[in-house]
Amino acid sequence: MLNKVILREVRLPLIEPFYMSFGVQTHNESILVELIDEEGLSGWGEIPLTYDPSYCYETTMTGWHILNDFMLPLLKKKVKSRELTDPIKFQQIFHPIRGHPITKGGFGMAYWVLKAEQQNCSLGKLIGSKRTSVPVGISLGIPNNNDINQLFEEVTDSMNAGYKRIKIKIKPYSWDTIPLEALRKEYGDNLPLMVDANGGYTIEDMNHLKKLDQFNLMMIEQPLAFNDLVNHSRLQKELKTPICLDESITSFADTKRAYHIKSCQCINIKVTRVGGIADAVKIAKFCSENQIGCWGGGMLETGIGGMVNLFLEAQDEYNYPSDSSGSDTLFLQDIIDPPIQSINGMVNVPQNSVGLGIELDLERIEKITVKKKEFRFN
Ligand code: OSB
Ligand code: MG
Repeated sequence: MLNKVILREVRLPLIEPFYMSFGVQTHNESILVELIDEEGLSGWGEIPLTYDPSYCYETTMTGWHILNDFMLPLLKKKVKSRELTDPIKFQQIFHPIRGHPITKGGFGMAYWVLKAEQQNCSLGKLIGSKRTSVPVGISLGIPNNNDINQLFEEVTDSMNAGYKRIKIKIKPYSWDTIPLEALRKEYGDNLPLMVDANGGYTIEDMNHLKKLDQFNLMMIEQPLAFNDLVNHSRLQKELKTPICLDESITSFADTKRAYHIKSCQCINIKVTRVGGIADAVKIAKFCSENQIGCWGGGMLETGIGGMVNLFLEAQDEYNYPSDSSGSDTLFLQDIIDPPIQSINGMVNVPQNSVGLGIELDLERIEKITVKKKEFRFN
């Protein structure tokens, strides 16, 4: 039985501002979810959001609104009538609310973690992850003033650190063919390289995008708008480089649609963006059964969301290095101790620990909390 929920809005600054085609992110601005049962066990989840609706329409304020005014009242009814069971049914409680996958998915995550705590097993065991470590890459933002030397420095450091692939953020015309040409000239054709446009182009840019084929990229992530599966399909027909979808995939249903009209050859799975752990697991399985590649993305999460990403990436279906470069690359001090760290491009997955398998730094969490609310069910 659930006893209470504590929501905390936190602000954790990034070591460096992260520039993407649509703008910049300077902080993690998540809502941390803590579900507490009658025995006093806690399950934590993270809803990674931003102040402005730029990566997606959800924001920290809409997340709080949807939780406070719609999700918690629905949950309260279920708790009162003792209808709470497994994490999949828990997620279904929120079906009457349209959209808001990140908020719903991050909230449901806490219930999965609580279940693992109650069963005294690791979250990885609940979702069937087998790998003991996962290969990771790094995602490099657009350098200040499009400085090529800064990019070279970051790429050299990343290769020395052993990352399994480099992803660079691109922006139409000002930062796409120029850095790619420079990188291929400096590092040769064997550098495992991909790009992420965060939806910056339109189908009108088809001829320009075809120029990217010459750079031997592993894939191009989200070239066109988030809601444009149809034009991604038209573009994929003309491109040799595989398209990977990120923003366009907000559910298992989106995955099937993208598959049927051939919008992509790969999917970046972000657990909250697709509506939670259950959908993320279904998507990975579907990809593997239908010869679509998949890998784990990130949204600059703290160690809480980062650990959940890691357990998902430890499933056999994931077949490319993930974006989980380590929370020590994002924050000076994370809220878990130790932070998630990559060693030579591999991150260890805890095996026999309970729940998320990490120590939360509760004092640090208190310090970075800007808003807190407790909801009791009894
Ligand atoms: O598009 O994958 C993206 C970060 C914030 C929002 C969107 C994206 C990203 C990243 C960062 O690429 C990946 C990471 O290091 O977590
Ligand atoms: Mg992306």
